[in-house]
Amino acid sequence: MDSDEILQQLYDLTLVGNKPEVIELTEKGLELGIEPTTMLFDALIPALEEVGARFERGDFFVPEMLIAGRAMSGALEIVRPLLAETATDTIGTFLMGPVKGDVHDIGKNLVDIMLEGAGFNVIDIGVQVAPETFVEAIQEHKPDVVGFSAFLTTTMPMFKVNIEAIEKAGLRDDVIVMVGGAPVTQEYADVVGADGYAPDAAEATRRAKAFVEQRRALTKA
Ligand code: B1M
Repeated sequence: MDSDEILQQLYDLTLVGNKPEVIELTEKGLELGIEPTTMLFDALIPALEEVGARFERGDFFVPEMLIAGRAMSGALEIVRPLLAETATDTIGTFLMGPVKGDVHDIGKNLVDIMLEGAGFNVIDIGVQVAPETFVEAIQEHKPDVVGFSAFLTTTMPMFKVNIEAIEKAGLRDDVIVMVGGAPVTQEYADVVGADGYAPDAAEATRRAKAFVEQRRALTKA
């Protein structure tokens, strides 16, 4: 099997949620020298986008979405150490979690991996994170950045609730707030009062790094 065939099969088998085969193909792809990011961006993520499109059309239902998600997570576990091993210095601490009511964690896990790869100490506090849990975690870990993910239009309003909880706890000036997730936009991030937004994991990493460096420069000045 050549690289193109591996990528095509990875796409096809993620689409139908065949986790064992997806894991095997991911390993085979690495043996053949395919970049982990190529497998992610040319096969795995497009497969999940197609799963979402089929779900919207009524061709797929929640179980199909679930098994496709599990197949993708299987592949992600294999590439995680390869994506996360590049950084040498610690840039800062990033506290991360999807908001209350949201169980989607694949995109969030990908952001975690990229942040770790860039040198962030990532504290992932799971899924469906309540505002008070974010507040407690900020008090405990004192992160430079807190990241909220939302993947449903119905859970996006939790960004504002979380920010208000952080303000009420007197912590807003201590932490940079970033938001993201498939339905989120820069406009929405501005409306809820977040400091930053990013459309994908790579951009989230670049912006988080820039925010931390900017804040450090201001404190030194
Ligand atoms: Co759900 N789901 N889902 N789902 N699901 C979506 C999100 C949906 C778009 C599908 C669709 O209709 N096309 C739709 C949301 C519609 C909307 O509100 N706009 C939807 C729905 C409706 C639902 C349920 C309500 C279905 C139901 O029960 N009737 C339900 C809700 C559950 C809940 O959370 N309460 C539900 C459930 C599920 C599963 C559990 C079955 C499963 C999740 C498995 C898991 O995550 N462990 C699932 C899946 C797999 C999907 C799709 C198919 C794939 C999501 C994914 O992993 N994408 C999704 C369709 C789609 O996205 N096209 C869909 C790949 C991932 C790499 O991308 O998540 O966008 P993404 O993450 C990106 C960026 O957003 C960004 O970087 C990531 C990597 O580049 N990013 C950040 C993410 N977090 C960030 C944070 C940042 C910055 C950037 O800063 C802090």
